[in-house]
Amino acid sequence: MSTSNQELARWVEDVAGLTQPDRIHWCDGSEAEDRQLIEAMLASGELEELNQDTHPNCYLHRSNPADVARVEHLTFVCTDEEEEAGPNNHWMAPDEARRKMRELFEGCMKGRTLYVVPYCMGPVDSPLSRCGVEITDSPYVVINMKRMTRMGRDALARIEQEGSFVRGLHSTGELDPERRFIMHFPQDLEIMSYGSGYGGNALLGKKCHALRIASHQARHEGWLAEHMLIVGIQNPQGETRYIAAAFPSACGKTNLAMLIPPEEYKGWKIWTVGDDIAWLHPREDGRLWAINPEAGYFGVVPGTSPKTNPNAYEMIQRDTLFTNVAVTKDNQPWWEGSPDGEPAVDWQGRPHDPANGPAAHPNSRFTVSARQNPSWSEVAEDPRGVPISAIVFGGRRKDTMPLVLQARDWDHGVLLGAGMASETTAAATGKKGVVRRDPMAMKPFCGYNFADYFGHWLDIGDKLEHPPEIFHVNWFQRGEDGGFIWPGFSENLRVLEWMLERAHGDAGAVETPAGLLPQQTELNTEGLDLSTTELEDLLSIDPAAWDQEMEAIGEFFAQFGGRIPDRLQKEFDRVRRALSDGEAVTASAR
Ligand code: OXD
Ligand code: MN
Repeated sequence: MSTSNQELARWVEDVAGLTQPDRIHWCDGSEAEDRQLIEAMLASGELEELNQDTHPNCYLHRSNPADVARVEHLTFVCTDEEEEAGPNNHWMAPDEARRKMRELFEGCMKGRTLYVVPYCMGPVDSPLSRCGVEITDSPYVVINMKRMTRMGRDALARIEQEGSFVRGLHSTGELDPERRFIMHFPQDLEIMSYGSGYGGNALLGKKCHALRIASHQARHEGWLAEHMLIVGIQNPQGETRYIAAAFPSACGKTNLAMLIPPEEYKGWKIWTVGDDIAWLHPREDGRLWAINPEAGYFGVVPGTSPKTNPNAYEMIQRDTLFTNVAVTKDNQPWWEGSPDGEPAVDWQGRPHDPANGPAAHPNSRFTVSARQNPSWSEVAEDPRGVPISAIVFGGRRKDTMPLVLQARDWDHGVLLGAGMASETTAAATGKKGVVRRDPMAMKPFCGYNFADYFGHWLDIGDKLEHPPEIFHVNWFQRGEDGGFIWPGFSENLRVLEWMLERAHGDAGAVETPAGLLPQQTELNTEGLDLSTTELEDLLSIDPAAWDQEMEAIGEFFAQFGGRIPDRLQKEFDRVRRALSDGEAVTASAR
């Protein structure tokens, strides 16, 4: 296979000249190709077969122990001016970055195969989709891209028709953290990644293309590329409404996207459109429409069980690639939170010893086609996408943020998103559990200056005659005993129901200076074991804590100098003033 697109043909030739592979393979995305790659990786030891009786077509990949997560400190946005990348990104001048990467890539594929991986982010027949080509020397990347994107012939045909594509060059290199860089050149629609085989650093269609590069494209083309799940909620009357929700990595997006309604919700059904990324477009009908650019899930494994996420648990019993989980004596995958079995061998291939820490890496992952999810929605293939009724922002916060808060309007919603913060997780290297500002859950992924990004969000609002309602949630508030107050998981549907009633019905809300809280009677808590004080804690605004919160948001905004849009600054000042004039408010106390 080769291509009629001259630009692509020339680029592959140039890269081959630089990296000097033994062979070049153009991926067609077929099952036969996938099988062949898996067989070769089993032979080389890059994959291990898991128990084929209990887990047919499931394989385990153990990554290098120094390569288990995204590396934000080695991820750069290379724009002409540092200001364009903003204080939210690490920046390098494009010439310097290219020089550095050329040195690293020189001869790096000697003795290896260069794979050309054409892919499409989004349904191949959707005008909202965008294509890319990843060149990689990792067969692990190829088999992951096959599950995560529309990869192969059809994507190449679209590229040949359309002419444009994002270029991504990747090599696992020596896996030396000292020789590892993930570089983005948004102006050239180009990515270069060296020295890591881990998901977010190496599957370039995902974070690098569908968020960092796409956010830049979206800014110029008038849409939004967001770190959001998309979920359809069907009520007993048979109406399905769609919500897009942004949470930082490893905060339960996958769980929310495929939840099973609680017992009290007979006749309700959840449909998964996406679990990680949404591309949102204002339409002529004045509404915001979304597609999921991905075709699979690269989900965090630990904690997945028939209790927490029955759909995910079921879908990973077959045809799944596991990365960095443990295995049982009889070679079944095992992780902390597994419903049964005992770990015999840990994620590094050592006999399991609790003294070495968790048996599965906390950021171990499953890669699986979205169609295996029992709640997979066919509209994920609809080229038009789905209309969004509500946008949800949320972080992992032990205090301050109530269970749910509604923005009074779009601008206030943008402030709630821009002010978001969350405790850090194992999805990125670095300290865990530290509260950091993570606007719209895009801190690691926004390909340009956050101040301009906030301005772009405000502009999008101006284009929407029927904008979605915006909410902020926190499933992670802790009680005096240190445990989570809200049960989470399935029960989160209760909060989603209130949101949809706010967007399309007449559910009541209590106005507070921080936003609107549900009236206690309007949030369905039937069957939940929550005391009155717990409910009050979940649904209250503590002025002292909020004062500190606003202080922290103000300091965060100050980093951007005068670039924060006036409109956002005014909204901030308005809320701050209202809070300092107000008193403690608990919705439930009314
Ligand atoms: C992911 C992440 O892999 O956010 O989705 O880290
Ligand atoms: Mn993510």
